[in-house]
Amino acid sequence: MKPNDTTEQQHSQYLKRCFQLARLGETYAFPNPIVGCVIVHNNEIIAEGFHKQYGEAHAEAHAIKSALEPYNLRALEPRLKESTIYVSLEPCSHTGKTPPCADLIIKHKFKRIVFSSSDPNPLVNSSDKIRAAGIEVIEPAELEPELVKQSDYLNRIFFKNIKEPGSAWVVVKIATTTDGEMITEANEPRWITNSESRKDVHRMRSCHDLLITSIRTVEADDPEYNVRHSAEELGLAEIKDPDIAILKSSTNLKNRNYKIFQSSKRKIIEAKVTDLKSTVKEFINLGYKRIMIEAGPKLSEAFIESGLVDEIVHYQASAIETKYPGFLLINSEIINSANEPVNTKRYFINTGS
Ligand code: AOF
Ligand code: ZN
Repeated sequence: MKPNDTTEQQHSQYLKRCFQLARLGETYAFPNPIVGCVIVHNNEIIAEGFHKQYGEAHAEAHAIKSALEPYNLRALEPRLKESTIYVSLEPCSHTGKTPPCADLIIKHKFKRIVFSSSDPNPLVNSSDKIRAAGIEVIEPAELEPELVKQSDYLNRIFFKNIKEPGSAWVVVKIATTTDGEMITEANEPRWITNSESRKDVHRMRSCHDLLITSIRTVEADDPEYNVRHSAEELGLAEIKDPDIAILKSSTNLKNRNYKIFQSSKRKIIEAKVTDLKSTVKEFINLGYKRIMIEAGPKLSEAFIESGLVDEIVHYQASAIETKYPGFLLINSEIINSANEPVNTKRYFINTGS
């Protein structure tokens, strides 16, 4: 082996950095994927990039631009020929809102590209083209399966949206005490021991466009349902509060004095519900495709039983194994994602729909 040959361990190290970078763009990249990219020369990262905003430059374009900036003394154009470009998603090969990243990679004659997820977008197929240009291509099939799983998890919402364009991704957030009781905003202090998982909830809020709750939860807990951490603390480039849907069956909210109404920057929809499926359809028609449920056990369970849920994120107050009763009925798969707070389980729900 030549001294600067990249080992499997190095692939893992640099791709994990790509995952971190990709996650920075999670607030505004959708409906595009989240993507991170690093350029490595002689085992040193010389440039990084990520896809920050739908319609704007892709991760690879940002990284290559940064490698060529005059102030980046470590990186000069000829060095790209001796560099490996790591990307958390197969480079695009089509002209969309931006030019094809595959062409950019070929133009700069990189030595090697390593990517950790394939792009299911039918317009994208870049491996053969890049290989034909004399660049070594290392694809997901050649990487550790666990790494590829983590990479694919990052873009679960993008993948579903490509497969089922008229659908939404619906995630239910649940927090429980050691005895399986649900923790709500009102009794949150009991949960303070795990500040990482509390932060993760705020991160989730920033990365979803609509937060659904119930009139019951608003009246009982008076939650804010906003993002109360800085972008930096949440590993995001930018933060935003989600819009809110308050589901009701018959009665209206008694007044508008609840904390939820205090932010003027977001929309609040009060929706009368007879059937959850048609309610979610209406939200999708309004443009909401990343939806999270933060409510009490009644609405959370109703959603889980409706078959509308793609994922449950379960934060447990301690490491002791607890089962939220609804889970017992579910055919689910536990996903170990990257950067997991302690005592957190993510379940993919196989709704069969
Ligand atoms: C990449 N790197 O950072 C992203 C990719 O309209 P465009 O030009 O923005 O293209 C969007 C499509 O490109 C998107 O559906 C997905 O297939 C791919 N996104 N690809 O190589 C990136 N964001
Ligand atoms: Zn691209």
